[in-house]
Amino acid sequence: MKPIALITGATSGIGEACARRFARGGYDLILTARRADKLASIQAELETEGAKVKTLVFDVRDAEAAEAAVHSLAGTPWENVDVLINNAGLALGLDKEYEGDPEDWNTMIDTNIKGLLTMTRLIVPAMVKRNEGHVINVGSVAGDAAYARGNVYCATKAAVKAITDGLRIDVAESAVRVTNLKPGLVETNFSTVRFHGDSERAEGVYKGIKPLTGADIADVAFFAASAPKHVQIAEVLILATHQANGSFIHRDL
Ligand code: NDP
Ligand code: 8X3
Repeated sequence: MKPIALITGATSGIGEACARRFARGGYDLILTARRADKLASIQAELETEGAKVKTLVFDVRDAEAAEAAVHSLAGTPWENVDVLINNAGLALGLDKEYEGDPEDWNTMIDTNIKGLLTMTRLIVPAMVKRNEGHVINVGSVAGDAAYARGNVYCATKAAVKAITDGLRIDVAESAVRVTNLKPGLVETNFSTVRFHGDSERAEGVYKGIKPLTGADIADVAFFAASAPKHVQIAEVLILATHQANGSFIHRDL
């Protein structure tokens, strides 16, 4: 029986790259997101390459739907999740805090914080009971310090750091490992989503610098999951060369 990784937000960017990396590394996969068609095409591709793939379509903001999806695994070969990658998330807007859209704030808070907590609450008890497992949360350099107009998004990723650190304490008497991955600029759909579909503005975010790819982050996630069982990669900050932190990026324009 292969180990099982459950990846949220597996239809795009970092989550999709993690699906490919973990499949290549010998995992079976539970892939989750809202877009059923995209999940199905990734499933078909990875199954052709030899991985077993189960898809679960739900919105992480909908705690009841998440619970029903996870409970549907009980008593099946998918029951025991070895690695949970809490990746689903987004930024919406890049506005001054006093001019931001409260709807955007709620979506970010509900997805990046509450959705991650929902999945943690559903999956981790069985890990603790089995005395094995690994939770990899996708935080961000944005959680280290606020950057201009990042306010609420940065706050959600600061929360991911605190939630990850808290979980690491709470599972310390078990063999469950907990990792916070903190990427910098990664070229995915992230900026297109942030700018509500304005792809031209999104492209500007990556001008004059070679950004990271989802695959770069997936490699680090896989490294953390593959470390010997006595090694806990607690936190990793992964920046593009020429990016120094959330605010300072040298661009060759
Ligand atoms: P993408 O927009 O490419 O992917 C986001 C993924 O999250 C999609 O698969 C989307 O799937 C899923 N998702 C979004 N909202 C929900 C929801 N409510 N319920 C379920 N799934 C959801 O962005 P990235 O790959 O870049 O982002 C992944 C994570 O990485 C996020 O947490 C982001 O904050 C973080 N991050 C990104 C960085 C970057 O520069 N790109 C840097 C640092 C961190 P679907 O729409 O099908 O539901
Ligand atoms: C995504 C990276 O710097 O655009 O979390 O916020 S950043």
